[in-house]
Order: sequence, then structure tokens, then C-alpha cells
Amino acid sequence: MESPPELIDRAAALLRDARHICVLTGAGISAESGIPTFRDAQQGLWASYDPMQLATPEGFAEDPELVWRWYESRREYVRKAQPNPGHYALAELGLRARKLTLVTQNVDGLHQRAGSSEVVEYHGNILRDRCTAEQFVVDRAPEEAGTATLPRCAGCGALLRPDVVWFGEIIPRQALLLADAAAADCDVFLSVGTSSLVYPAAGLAESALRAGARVIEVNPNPTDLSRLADVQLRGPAGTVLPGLLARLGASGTS
Ligand code: BJW
Repeated sequence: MESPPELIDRAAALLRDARHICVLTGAGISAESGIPTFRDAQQGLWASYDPMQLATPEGFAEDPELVWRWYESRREYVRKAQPNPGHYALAELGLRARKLTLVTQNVDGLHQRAGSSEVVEYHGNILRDRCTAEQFVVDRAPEEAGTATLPRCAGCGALLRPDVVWFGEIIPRQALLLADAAAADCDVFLSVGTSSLVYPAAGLAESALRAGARVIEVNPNPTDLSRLADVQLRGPAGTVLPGLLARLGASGTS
């Protein structure tokens, strides 16, 4: 579905005039890189897998091998995936904007690979390991990845886990602070490819609205945020975001 040109123009004008843009991205922006979303019917991960078994500390405690198998298989396609035009458009917007804070719920690192800097990783990064005892991020030699035995911390011998945020876990402190501050300070909040169902990430747009920001949503489907958004751009991020950038004009936003 294509967004009417007047809506693109309205969104472009908001971005052009913005003092501080806060962007929140979700799984939808990486869908066109071949990484499945979570909640889309049929293709979403939660259509075939049980989130309580695979994405909770309780599920990991019960069956770490199962959880690790799932994460290793997801790591494989994250490593093979390439950023798409949506990721590149946001990296370019970061260069043109007066100030832009990019907060992502995604754990795939594709924004950084597209050139975005200082990305706030709200739910961690799937390619990092963390010690379950000491909570430090640890590097694992690539040849150890995918081995049959469970990965353990070289320092203390405790199990390693993926450095991601599971249900019931708190958001990394620095990411929480940076995202909260950006949501409260921004004058334009751009929500891209998220169902806006998972908190506290979904609350960022609400905080921005309370602080007087205008909200632009990019998503092929309506979400819980849609009724609050000032501009809804219906379509895939890989098409809508480059189109939006083109409307900003070669002179940029400043
Ligand atoms: C496209 C597209 C295209 C398709 N272009 N778009 C009320 C208030 C506060 C908290 C809660 C609450 N009720 C329950 C909670 C707890 C819970 C929660 O929010 N649950 C809800 C499901 C109800 N939250 C938590 O547990 C969080 N922690 C927390 O609250 O701590 C405080 C606390 C602690 C203890 C007790 C109580 C409170 C942590 C949440 C962690 C989420 N983790 C995951 C897994 C990460 C690791 C991994 O990848 O394995 O994060 S779950 C999953 O959901 C992942 C995502 O980041 C997250 C959000 O999903 P996202 O990105 O929105 O994806 P989808 O699939 O939902 O949507 C995709 C969208 O893209 C769709 O809209 C499509 O239309 C669109 N799309 N193609 C653009 N081409």
C-alpha cells in the first residue's frame, strides 16, 4: 500500500523542522532483510515458537539447550542478513537531522552496519554473550559457537546466555536512561516497524506525546499507537523511509 503524497509531505515537513528526532524501530524494519518479526501472523516467530519457553529467564533455566539452539539458529540468519534501504535511510536521516536519537528494539545490529552511530540497543544484541553469574558481556571465539556443549564463562565457569532482554527482565540501565531522555526531549517521534505492544519500549511514544512531540508511524499495518499518531505512513519501511528522505530534499533538515 502506498502512502498519499500529502501525508509524506506532512511527515517530511515535521522532520525538516525538528530540533530533536527520536526514532524507535522494531522487527518490521528488518523484515525486508529477511529477519522474521515476532507477532506477524504466519511468518512471525511467535506463530511457531513459544515465547515463554524461549524468551524468559524461566524458560532458559528449565531448558538452556533448547534456548541456545534457537538463538544459534537465529544468529545464523542475522549474520547472513544485510541492512536494507530502510536502515540506510535512517542512517542518512541521522546525518541530516539537527539531532537524532535512534532507539532500536532489534537485536540484529543492522542499524550499526548501515552506518547509524550511537544506536541505543534497548533489548540488547543477539550476537553478544553474557555471563549468567557475573552479568558481564564476554567474547566467545567464533569456532566455539554452535558446538554441542553449552557455552560457559571462561572466567567463572557459569553458563553464558545471549545478551538480550527477555520477558520479565529489566532494560539495560544506560539504554533505558538514554531512551527516556530522548523521548522526553524530542519534538518529533518516529515509530518504525513495531507493533507497539511490548513495554516499556511502547511507552516511549506515549512519553513523547505527553511532552508535546508529534508522532509519525511507519508500518504497513495499524497498531495500538496508530490512533495517537499525527501522521500514519502505511507501507514497508524499506520503501516509505527512502521516499520520506527524498521529500526532505537535497538541502537536508538544517
Ligand atoms: C513492518 C514491516 C515492514 C512488518 N516495514 N513495518 C505493561 C506495562 C509494562 C510492562 C508490561 C506490561 N504488561 C506486560 C509487561 C511485561 C512485558 C510486556 O510488555 N509484555 C507485553 C507482550 C504485554 N515486558 C517486559 O517483560 C519487559 N521488561 C519489563 O517490563 O521489565 C520491568 C518488569 C520486570 C519484572 C516484572 C515486571 C516488570 C521486557 C521485554 C523484553 C522483550 N524481549 C523481546 C525478545 C528480545 C530478544 C530476542 O530477540 O530474542 O524483544 S520479545 C520481542 O518483542 C522482541 C522485540 O524487540 C519486542 C517488540 O516486538 P516488535 O519489534 O514490535 O515486533 P512485532 O513482531 O511485535 O511487530 C512487528 C511490526 O512490524 C508489526 O506491527 C508489523 O506490521 C510491522 N512490519 N513488516 C515496517 N516491511
